Amino acid sequence: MLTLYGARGSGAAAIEAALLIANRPCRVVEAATWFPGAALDELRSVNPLGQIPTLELEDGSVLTESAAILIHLGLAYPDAGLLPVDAAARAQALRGLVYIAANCYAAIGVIDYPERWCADCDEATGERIRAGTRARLHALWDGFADTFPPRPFLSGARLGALDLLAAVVSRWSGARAHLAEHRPALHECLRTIDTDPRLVTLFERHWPPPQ
Ligand SMILES: N[C@@H](CCC(=O)N[C@@H](CS)C(=O)NCC(=O)O)C(=O)O
Repeated sequence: MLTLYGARGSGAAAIEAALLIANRPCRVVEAATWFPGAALDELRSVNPLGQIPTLELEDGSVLTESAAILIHLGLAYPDAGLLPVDAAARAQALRGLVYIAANCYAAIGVIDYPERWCADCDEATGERIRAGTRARLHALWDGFADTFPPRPFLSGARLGALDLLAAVVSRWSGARAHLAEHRPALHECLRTIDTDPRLVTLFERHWPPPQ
């Protein structure tokens, strides 16, 4: 069986969603660097960075990096439609996945841990790094919206891996509120993905709606 290391509200939600669409059960291990303990030790034994999502495949090999995991699942389970069949559309979906991982997700890592990116980082410097990175993140989402228009999904006719990663990574650092104001078409598409009948329960577990 597949083993997914993840935590509530983390990028592991995108992988859980892909596995749900592909109808592949998995064992979920709740682990994250912000939850010290035995599960984190287990996670670090397979991914020394301790980052999630981390997916252990049936043969014991380990996959990290959300875009790589989603591409793998798209190739391993083609019937799930996670990647477009048409080569040109698939190329753009791969571009979009790497765009989000390399630009938007990476910015989140700076916002969460500015001290990792700055020598002798004091509180005020950390806050300045956070503010600048957040503005950059929002501009990166604008660029994403301008490059990858929904048709009606980001993956094309069918909801796919690109939709899942966009729906999850846009949850952080005010990106949704920014997009609602500045790129409403993408925001609307993300709401459609959130409320897909196959996924709504999973997403609400990760991001409970306000009561
Ligand atoms: N490049 C990785 C980034 C993964 C990542 O940063 N995950 C976050 C949680 S959403 C994490 O585990 N952060 C903990 C840490 O870096 O200490 C990917 O695309 O999957």
